[in-house]
Amino acid sequence: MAIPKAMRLLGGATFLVFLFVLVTLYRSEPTAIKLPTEGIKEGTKPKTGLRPQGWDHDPQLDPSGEAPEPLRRVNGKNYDPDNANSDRINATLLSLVRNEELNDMLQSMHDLERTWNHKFNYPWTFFNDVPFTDDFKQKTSAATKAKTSYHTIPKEHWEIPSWINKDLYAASKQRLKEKNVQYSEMDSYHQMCRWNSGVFYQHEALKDVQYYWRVEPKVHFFCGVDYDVFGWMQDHNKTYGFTLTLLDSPDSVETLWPETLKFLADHPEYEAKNNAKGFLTEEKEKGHNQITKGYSTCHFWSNFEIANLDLWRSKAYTQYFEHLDKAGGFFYERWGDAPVHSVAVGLFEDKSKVHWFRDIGYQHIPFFNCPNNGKCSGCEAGRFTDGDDWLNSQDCRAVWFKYAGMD
Ligand SMILES: Nc1nc2c(ncn2[C@@H]2O[C@H](COP(=O)(O)OP(=O)(O)OP(=O)(O)O)[C@@H](O)[C@H]2O)c(=O)[nH]1
Ligand SMILES: [Mg+2]
Repeated sequence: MAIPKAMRLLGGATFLVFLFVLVTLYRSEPTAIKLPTEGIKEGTKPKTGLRPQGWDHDPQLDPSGEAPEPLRRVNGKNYDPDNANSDRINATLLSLVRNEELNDMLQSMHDLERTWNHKFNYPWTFFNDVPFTDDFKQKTSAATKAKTSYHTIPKEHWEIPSWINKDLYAASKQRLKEKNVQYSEMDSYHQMCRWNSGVFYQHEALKDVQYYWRVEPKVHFFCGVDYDVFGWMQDHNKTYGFTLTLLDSPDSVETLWPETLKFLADHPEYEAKNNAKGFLTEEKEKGHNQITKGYSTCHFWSNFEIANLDLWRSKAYTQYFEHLDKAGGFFYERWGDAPVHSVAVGLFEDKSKVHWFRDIGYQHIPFFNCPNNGKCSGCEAGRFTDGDDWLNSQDCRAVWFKYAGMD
């Protein structure tokens, strides 16, 4: 049957339209992906292209506020320094510091007192491997309305353990020096890392304390914080709080991960169900995991650390630290308290109990945690470092957020 002419024309026209649409689609440019710019103030953009993979901008450029409710506030005299029934919980600010670092310590105290502690008046607890001078005690106690206490670390907590082989240690220091592992030649640095990892909480002065906030000399705090940070940890069932995560020198922790795996093989029961193993094993920088045999070197930067001491007093951590201590890596390598605490938290702790304090503006040279909120001054929102550009590549926050989120 012949097709009528009108139908043939309509068919032809439809075919032409179809062809036109096809060619147009094929030739069109791909739509450019729009980066979120809302909330990014001009002049606050990071001055570098070396951002962590998967980020188009630093999350600290986004406006943010306080940690979620409930928040405990100052109300009348409830946090007064001499209130015997205050709302303070069982917690302390904690510093290991040398007498020579007095001025740097005062700088850290002034910042933390100004931004937070003059409202809440938590006590300061100072530790030193030699007795504190009267000058140190007088000036630091004058820098706060809160109580201060000063403690000398017992020799047996600080000294290099008897099982460390002196010759092997000397040879290791030489080997690490050749690999440019910072501070590896200083005995005191190795001792400090070991003490901060697994000894500090054994001191009499901390026997009955529940939470601590570690404060180093020469750090800065930039943002007003108007809630009881320790109370918040307790109310929200958090055991570990941090501001920054970084990569470490893989040569400083060559056998930390293999030793950890040995320990885990003997104690599989200590691995938390909801752990953050991915944070510890995802290769962030090429070559790192090869040197460390599996550890990403990502760690919480523990010069800022707010934690529940039960974490370290737990059976899991006590045995883990003993295992590491006997293995000798605090001396034969330069295991830091930061990777040691981080590996333990990442494996033994439920990751929902770990909190990023995005609202606590902080700097320890050369890195910053600097939020975009109206309570901060003196730091540029979203700036990660004021040092050389390559330092941006040491940022490991994206890996933590990927595995555990931003809470
Ligand atoms: N009392 C005492 N404190 C120490 C000793 N070594 C380090 N510390 C303290 O331990 C903390 C960490 O030491 P730092 O030298 O700052 O180590 P770091 O942060 O890795 O190194 P920097 O990047 O140079 O700050 C600081 O609070 C120091 O004051 C020591 O031998 N005795
Ligand atoms: Mg330091």
